[in-house]
Amino acid sequence: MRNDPVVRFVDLDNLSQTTAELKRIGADPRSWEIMAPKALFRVIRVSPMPFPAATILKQEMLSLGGEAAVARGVLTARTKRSPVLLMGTLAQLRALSRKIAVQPFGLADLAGQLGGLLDQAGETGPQPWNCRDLELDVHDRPLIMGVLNVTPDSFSDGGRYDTLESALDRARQMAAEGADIIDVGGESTRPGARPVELKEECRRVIPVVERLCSELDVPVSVDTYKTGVARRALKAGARIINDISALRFDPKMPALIARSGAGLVLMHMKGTPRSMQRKPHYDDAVSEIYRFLAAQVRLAVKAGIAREQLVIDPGIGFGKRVQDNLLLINRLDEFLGLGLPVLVGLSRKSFIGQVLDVPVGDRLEGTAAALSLAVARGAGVLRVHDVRRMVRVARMARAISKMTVSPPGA
Ligand code: HH2
Repeated sequence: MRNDPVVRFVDLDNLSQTTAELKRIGADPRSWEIMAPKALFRVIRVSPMPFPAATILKQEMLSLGGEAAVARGVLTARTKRSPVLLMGTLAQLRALSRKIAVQPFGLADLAGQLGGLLDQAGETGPQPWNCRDLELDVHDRPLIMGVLNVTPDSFSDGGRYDTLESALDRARQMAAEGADIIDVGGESTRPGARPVELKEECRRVIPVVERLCSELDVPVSVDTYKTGVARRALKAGARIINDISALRFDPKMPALIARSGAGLVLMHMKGTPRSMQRKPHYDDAVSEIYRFLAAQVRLAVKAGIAREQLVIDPGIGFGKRVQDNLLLINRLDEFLGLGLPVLVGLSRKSFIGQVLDVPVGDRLEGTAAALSLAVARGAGVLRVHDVRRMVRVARMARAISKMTVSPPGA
């Protein structure tokens, strides 16, 4: 009985885990480097590719012992462009990237991108986040960003912190509860909200930022897409700009972030807060949002912003249906392919209300459940209202999700 073989699946996510498993079974150390990339299987979507390139990708993957799926029309030469699904081990995909580096039809370019993506696949997580003079570590555990809305009309806490003293008290409380960042917002972006004038937003935000930066050690982030607000907030000591438009709304923002070295959150939103919930629709939400974020990252880098300053965010609730929000959280780990920390802001949002049929004041469990799954899928920054409770939820979820290989001798 004791020596009967047991057959089971082993769930390995990255190179350090595959290496640890090889070690555990006593494989020769010289083989670890060779075998670890063979134990990681990945499916990579490339889209769109011109049809000759799609055909070459299929042939090359088959010759390497992997597989590639293309649209049916590619095989009959009816389709000019097609998405391609590459299926193989990390070792096969790396070999593919080397082989296509000298091929025509855009494949040499693709080889570079593929190489970068595969480097991510082997890694255990993104690099630190540079926010002016601070380096925030998003690797060991997710950072908690406490929400401080100094607005009269935010969807869950509007009007509660709209005096300087109440805002400062709340910020001090969140810092004491374990917030790693305080995110100050002076304009509600709930669906249908109208923009606030620059002067009014500054009046709400700047005095709070000034006091917080002089009193607290916790870095301050400002939730704004306006350069006028961001410039004054940075002068007052803010270290992060949380731009829900991902640099779309104010053309001067990229230069300001590049000059200041501030951390920047690039968030996806369909349209504007006023229009975003008017019948939003996606054919493939993950691909479309990924493509958007990749483009905004390129734009930021072209403007002189270092990649290390950037964090990406799929924008839960911003122009999305309930099923889109659920899908984005379930597949959050795919966004790690951009090689940047991923922020998620799902706290108390309406998709939770719709799944559980509960009002905004009764979404704590829904927030906790969604947050745990986001942590398990690699979220690096969590934007939350209930700091004390969500610090615990995140710690617990992280403790479980990082325990993918049992420690030797356990
Ligand atoms: N959500 C809200 C506001 N800012 N920023 C990022 N990066 N990600 C988010 O998901 C996000 C955000 C909306 O929440 P809240 O601030 O509580 O409400 P309101 O916009 O009504 O002030």
